[in-house]
Amino acid sequence: MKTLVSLAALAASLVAAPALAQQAPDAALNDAAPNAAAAQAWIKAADQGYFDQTVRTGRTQWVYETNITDDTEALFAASNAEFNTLMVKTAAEAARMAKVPGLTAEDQRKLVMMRTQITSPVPTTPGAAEEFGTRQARIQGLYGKGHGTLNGAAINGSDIEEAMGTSRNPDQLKEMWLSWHDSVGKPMKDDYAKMVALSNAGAQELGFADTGALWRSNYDMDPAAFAALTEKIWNEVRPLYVQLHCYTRSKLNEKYGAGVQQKSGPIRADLLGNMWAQEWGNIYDVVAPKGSGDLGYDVGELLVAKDYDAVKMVKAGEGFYTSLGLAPLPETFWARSQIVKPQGREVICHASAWDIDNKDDLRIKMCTKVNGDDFVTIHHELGHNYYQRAYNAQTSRYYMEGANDGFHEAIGDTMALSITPEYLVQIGLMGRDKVPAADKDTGLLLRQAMDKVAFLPFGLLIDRWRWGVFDGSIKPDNYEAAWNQMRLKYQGLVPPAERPADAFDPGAKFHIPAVVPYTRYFLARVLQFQFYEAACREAGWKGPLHRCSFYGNKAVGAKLNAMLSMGASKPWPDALEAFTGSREMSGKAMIRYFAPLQKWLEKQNKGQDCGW
Ligand code: X8Z
Ligand code: ZN
Repeated sequence: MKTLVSLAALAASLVAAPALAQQAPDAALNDAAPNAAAAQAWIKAADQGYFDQTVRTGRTQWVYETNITDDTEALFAASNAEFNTLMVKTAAEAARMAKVPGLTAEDQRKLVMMRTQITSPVPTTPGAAEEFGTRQARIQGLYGKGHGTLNGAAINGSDIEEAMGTSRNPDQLKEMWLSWHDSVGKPMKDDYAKMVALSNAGAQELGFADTGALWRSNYDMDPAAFAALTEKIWNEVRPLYVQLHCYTRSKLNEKYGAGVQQKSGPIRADLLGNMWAQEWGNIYDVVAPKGSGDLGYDVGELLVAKDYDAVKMVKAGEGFYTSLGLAPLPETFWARSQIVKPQGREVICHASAWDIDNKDDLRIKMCTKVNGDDFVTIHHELGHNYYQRAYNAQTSRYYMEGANDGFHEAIGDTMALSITPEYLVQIGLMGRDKVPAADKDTGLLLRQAMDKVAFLPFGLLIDRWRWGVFDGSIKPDNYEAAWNQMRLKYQGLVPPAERPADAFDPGAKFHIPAVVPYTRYFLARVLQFQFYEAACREAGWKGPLHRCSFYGNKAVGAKLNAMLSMGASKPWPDALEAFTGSREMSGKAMIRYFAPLQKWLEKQNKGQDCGW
């Protein structure tokens, strides 16, 4: 029982006086080996401590991200230190508890999660957690307040993101790309390198080789097998990517000429309609098939034509979920969310979804623009919120997570795949006369592939780079060069100009300063096609898969809710099986979806020297 009291006391001390958190690990736990009952009591208290800490840190982080000032930055830094300190202390104790005989499989599962659900393992040396927190708050602030230039004038993050999607002027694109990477990424490098060292020291204290090894340990399987699984999936989908790359390159060459885009070799990274070239759908107009490429509609234009504003877009997103039989969002969602960029203060615009009280204080934080990208992002974020609410009855905070983090990222995207022309008619965004005929199927698939397929190597390489940074094979001097090598190797891209060795282009992508692992998005990209295919099967869809919308289908909703409400209480293959019948994460469903397009691309690319 001592153990129970001491952890609660520890958690309390973390709030009142963070300095106490640096004292040696709880001595009370070290005197004698606890018995099963004591260990179970400890697990329960640790779980409650974690629950409470997520609420406290969540509130502080919300205030910081929706109002970046020197003060909120300092509060966030302290809260970050508190959170990471609690995580590592709990993990260290969980390792001891795991040796106690007589624990149930359930107890052991929680103990494993306590040891592996950690993103930033700070070391217990005095001041280390605070140093990490301060550095992270600083670089996250740099990202949030970041600017580039367009025609020499300053332009903020969300505006530059949009302008990268619409400009077709290669000089402007280059200016925006270079200015963003130089002004946002570069100043972060030293802080980032220090954070890596701190984080690795923390991971090693917990018995992991480095932070990357810790990240890979959170998938209900051997970490090496997990790395191999990502490689297997990549090999399944890579041929499709290479065909898309090849076709896109030739279209860019046609449009801009060899002075801007060569006929062979890598693609210039700023020409693809997105600051990071992670999704290319914005340049569909450049790659549309001759003759049949005009789809006759554009979601962004439809939203504008129908006078949608940001809130109405979110209501439409909610409408998709309620059509499946899920409950509407709570009133507080509408009162507390940040749906548009506020005036007169700095915020972090990168979209996110929150569940502040681990129950139903759901919120999104976006700087929504009325365009197709943000319509999809809204569905994505609400997927997180609906997942969060579905698992809120789980008895452990450790189970209030996705089956794995890829599941969490995939739910909303699965819904967004249902934004078909027929669906747009159903919700009154488009007239029935505008539904593209069957001869537009290639165009529809290509539009989708530009976002979905193009993303795959990007989704993989961010953590391939970080895994290398954490395991020491990529040293600070080599951060930039290794980044560009991976961009070339996986995506077949080059920056629009030679990059100086002291640049830090990874920092110009949100998830690097925010320390959000990225393999989740790679997994989600294939998982969403597994979920979508299963949902369409459940809905009894006959016809080309990409035309299927399961909007309004209560049976799909019930099945979805069954998977979502499991949270992380069972290993992810169980959750996957509950919804799809398969226990394997795989790229095959995605390949089936795009099969007609792949064939078409191969035909278009005939005679070309594909690859780079
Ligand atoms: O970061 C996100 C979401 C928030 S979880 C908006 N995504 C990745 C990104 O933007 O880089 C969604 C797609 C990939
Ligand atoms: Zn997400």
